[in-house]
Amino acid sequence: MASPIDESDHPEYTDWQEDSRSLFNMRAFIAIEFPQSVQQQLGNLAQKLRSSGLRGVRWVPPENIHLTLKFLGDIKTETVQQLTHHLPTIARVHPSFTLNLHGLGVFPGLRHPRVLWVGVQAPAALFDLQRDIESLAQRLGVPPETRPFTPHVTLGRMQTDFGPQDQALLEAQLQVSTSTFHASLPVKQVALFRSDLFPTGARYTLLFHADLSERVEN
Ligand code: 3AM
Repeated sequence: MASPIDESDHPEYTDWQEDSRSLFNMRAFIAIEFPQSVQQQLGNLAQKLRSSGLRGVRWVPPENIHLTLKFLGDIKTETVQQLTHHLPTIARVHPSFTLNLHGLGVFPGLRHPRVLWVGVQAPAALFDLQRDIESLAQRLGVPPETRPFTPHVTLGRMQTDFGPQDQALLEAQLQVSTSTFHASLPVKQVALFRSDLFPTGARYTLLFHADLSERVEN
């Protein structure tokens, strides 16, 4: 009598499974997730800038606001599995810390602004964590980041219709909001997010959290 099919006895079947699995890529990034209250504070700040008459900016929806530690790009499912294993190992040797959000600015500069951000006053612990995440990503085959890590929180991205009038308004608003906006949050975890791009904008899905050490450093 023929025995029932056991997948593990059929190398061809398992090889096919491996191959088809590695075809499934996803766009992903590692970030610090923000509590809703802080997302709301940042959303209110964006709303204030908006109501000053600033146009030509695609605002990040409050629920998407975060601090990116490493953009991974398109990665294979097997890389996600490796991250599930290695990211917690790295996270747990790094202390928890507090992030202070203060000041507004633009990348690459005021003459040709492309990204509007809120600044991050970060302790050394954030830079140490980011450096270890960057080297883990490289070990897993993710291309290295060529620009130095500049912690920031993206509020909006300038669109093609961002004009000289918006430019003047932006400069005035940067001065006002820079001196008035403050927020802070405790950071106890890092998170892996999946990012799906749609014509209406990006949708981020939390894949998992990795806990930092309970030791607090500031
Ligand atoms: O919210 P921020 O700007 O910190 O800008 C994208 C966002 O970071 C960044 O990854 C985060 C989640 O999408 N990102 C998107 N495409 C990128 C790319 N090609 C990128 N960062 C570097 N290279």
